[in-house]
Amino acid sequence: MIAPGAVPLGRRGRARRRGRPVIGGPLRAGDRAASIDLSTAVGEVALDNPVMTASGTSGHGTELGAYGDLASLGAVVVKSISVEPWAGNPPPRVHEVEGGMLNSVGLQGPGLAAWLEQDLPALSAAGATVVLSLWGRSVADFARAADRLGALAPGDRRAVVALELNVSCPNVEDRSRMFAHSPTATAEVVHAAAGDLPRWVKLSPNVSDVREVAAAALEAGAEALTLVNTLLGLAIDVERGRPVLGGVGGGLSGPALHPVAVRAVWECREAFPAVPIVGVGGVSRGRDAIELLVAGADAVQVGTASFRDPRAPWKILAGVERWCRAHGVASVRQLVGSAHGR
Ligand code: RRO
Repeated sequence: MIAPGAVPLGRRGRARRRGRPVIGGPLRAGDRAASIDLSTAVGEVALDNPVMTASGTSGHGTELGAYGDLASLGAVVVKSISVEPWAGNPPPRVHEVEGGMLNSVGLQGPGLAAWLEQDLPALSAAGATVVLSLWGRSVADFARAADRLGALAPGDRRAVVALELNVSCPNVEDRSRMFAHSPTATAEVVHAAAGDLPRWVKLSPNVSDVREVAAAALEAGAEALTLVNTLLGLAIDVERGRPVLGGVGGGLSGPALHPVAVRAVWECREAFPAVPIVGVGGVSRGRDAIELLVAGADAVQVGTASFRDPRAPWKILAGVERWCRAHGVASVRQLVGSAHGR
């Protein structure tokens, strides 16, 4: 296993270590006419801008396209798909709580073959950059999905730029078996999903040290870390004296999760200076996205905010651009990790 800190420093990592000053630059703060370079990259995946949808919050296909141009987002990360169709949990599946939302969707999905046939063509036609989130009940499920994708002609999955391996869903039958609770199990999944698409691994905040699991995933071949999935939670209807959600427990997301995500990104950026990181958790405004970027994320995902306002990803992207302009930041890449070493 790679110990935290043992990943060799790249050029970018060395710059981060030196704590380069990034706020301010050739752009003058408040310059309204200046154009901001929003482009970024998650490893080998170049993105036009740093704002993606978060898996599970915008459907399996083009559902969010009714509210904005999917091609203008950094990427669309689809709800996790398994190699087989899966019915998910009984309702109610979502419940608003103080500071966010609990969900127990239970991984409902049409299965990989149906998704490739029915959803991917529409996403491609919409010009979306697609990240395919995969889940499985076993390591073998991930291997089967990777084989299925590997057997496709490259043109048939042209829009898919990366796999996001969801090893951290809180709504699996047996929570103690969540892959992301074990460095070894996480590594097995990453290894099993090897193919010609970059593997991002989505980790859980419900562990004592996310860096240990991250290290195992990286050693197994993950190219990027997506930090973080939801926190384990539960709500009880005290009048009826029973849990609110059909699945009993659920995953907590929204503003309450945001500082948890910022900390995970911060700790992994410190531990793995050159590893690409995608930050996700409670991004509701442009400044939440900025916070994850300066903590060390190369890009961010917007999830729960889309339940309140389906236009949230586009509004947050506009907020990031406004923030950069107001603070004299010419390029989003300047921000990445810039709070370290200050
Ligand atoms: O479907 C879900 O219940 C679900 C998933 Br796949 C996930 O990754 N995170 C979450 O909170 N819910």
